[in-house]
Amino acid sequence: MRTLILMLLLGGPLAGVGEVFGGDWPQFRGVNSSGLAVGDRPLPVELGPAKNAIWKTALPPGHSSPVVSANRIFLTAVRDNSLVTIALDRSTGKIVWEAEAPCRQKEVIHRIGSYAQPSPATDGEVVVSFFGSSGLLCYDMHGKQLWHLPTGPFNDDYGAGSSPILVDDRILVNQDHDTDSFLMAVDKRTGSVIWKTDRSEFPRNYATPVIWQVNGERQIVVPATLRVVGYDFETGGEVWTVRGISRIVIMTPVVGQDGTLYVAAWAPGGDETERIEVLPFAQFAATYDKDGNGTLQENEFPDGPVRQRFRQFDRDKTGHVTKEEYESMREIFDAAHNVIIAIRPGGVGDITHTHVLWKYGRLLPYCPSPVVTDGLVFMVKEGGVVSCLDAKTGRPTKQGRVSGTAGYYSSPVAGDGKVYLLSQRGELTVISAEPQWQELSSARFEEDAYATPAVVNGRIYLRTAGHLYCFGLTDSSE
Ligand SMILES: [Ca+2]
Ligand SMILES: [Ca+2]
Repeated sequence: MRTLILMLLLGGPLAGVGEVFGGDWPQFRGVNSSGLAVGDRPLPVELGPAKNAIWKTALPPGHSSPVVSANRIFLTAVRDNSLVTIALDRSTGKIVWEAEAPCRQKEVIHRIGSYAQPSPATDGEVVVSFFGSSGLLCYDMHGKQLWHLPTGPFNDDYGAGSSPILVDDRILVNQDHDTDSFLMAVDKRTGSVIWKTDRSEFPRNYATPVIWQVNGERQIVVPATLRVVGYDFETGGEVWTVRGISRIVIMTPVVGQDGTLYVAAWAPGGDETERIEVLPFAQFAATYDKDGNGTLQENEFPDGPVRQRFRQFDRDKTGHVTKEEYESMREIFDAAHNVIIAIRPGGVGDITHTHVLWKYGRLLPYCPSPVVTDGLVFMVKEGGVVSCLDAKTGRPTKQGRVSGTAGYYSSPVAGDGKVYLLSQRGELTVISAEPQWQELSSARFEEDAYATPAVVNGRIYLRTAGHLYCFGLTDSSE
């Protein structure tokens, strides 16, 4: 506490106060998207609406995950019709400020989606929010808007999902949509674009980039349609690629403690047992181009998985699928493989090559990213099917169901020997982080849940459809 008072007296930056609060959870899934608890304080085995809740605050809806710095928690939401960034007091849960993002036109979202999907990022000096309907916004810790970089709405049916990350003095934003995909680095002080890399090769994807340190050099890793790419941190140039993943990637990669990179990728049609076959254009058009105009309109497609994805095939949304659009999507379906891959750097002094340590292709999730802890990779998919793989070999140690059997969007988080799993229907299951994991507890929130909890210094900040909860063992109060 003396440190805190001294810092305040000296007018020091709030970032310095972080130590008093026991660390930060700076972005989606915490430090470099790891999903690992910050600090080594014990975490509760049981938590639920009435168990180990320290405070609870009603919030407007939004799917973004809470991030934490010093005495503040930040998240985004849709209040009435407005896109807002909200700051809460970490000790009490009280809303401290709320800032509205300008919006001229709302993006298109999935029926269970939200206009507030990407999570904010903070470094204790600024907080940045990203909305597909507004762009990138930067605030100081008191909610004063410092700048706004307008982007979007994007050409996508599901809106923006990938979260911005803050590294040093730059913000990294990856947005893959049906056209005009890009990765960019933005100066956090001015909002100016430092570099912007064209990614129009990649249609819609939603993973958040991670930073991979290879031989002391930072690379930005983005997994997307058919391949993972490592980009140079300074220039945005492509350094390496690993091919052989899914058609769409939603899950965010994880860098393990030993520097191994884990990339999990799943999309419909990419399982070996359930492939979506797309006929060659000439063969297809001979039967289905009924008006003979050389392109395919939606009503010319027969019912089935391709017609359901008409708007993905019609990448530029002209209402017509050209031969070029059709064939490029056919190649993507043909080459797609749902898989989790463990990737190692190529060797000493070599930053441009990588090698695949192992691959595993069964029971993969769609949205929740893996978490790697205690030498194990944990994944949860719809139905509450949990897979635990040996992180060194990719061999399953135990696969089975937990009590929470709904769908899963929230990513698992781990700490204090436990893994926390939160289903779409607000079922929380806690399992032990061991090869033969066991279910330790389960609870129901009676509210839907999409956000990934933040776990900092013995506290778990968990967002449901209508609330933000703070959990913790009361005998370890801050
Ligand atoms: Ca036609
Ligand atoms: Ca078209």
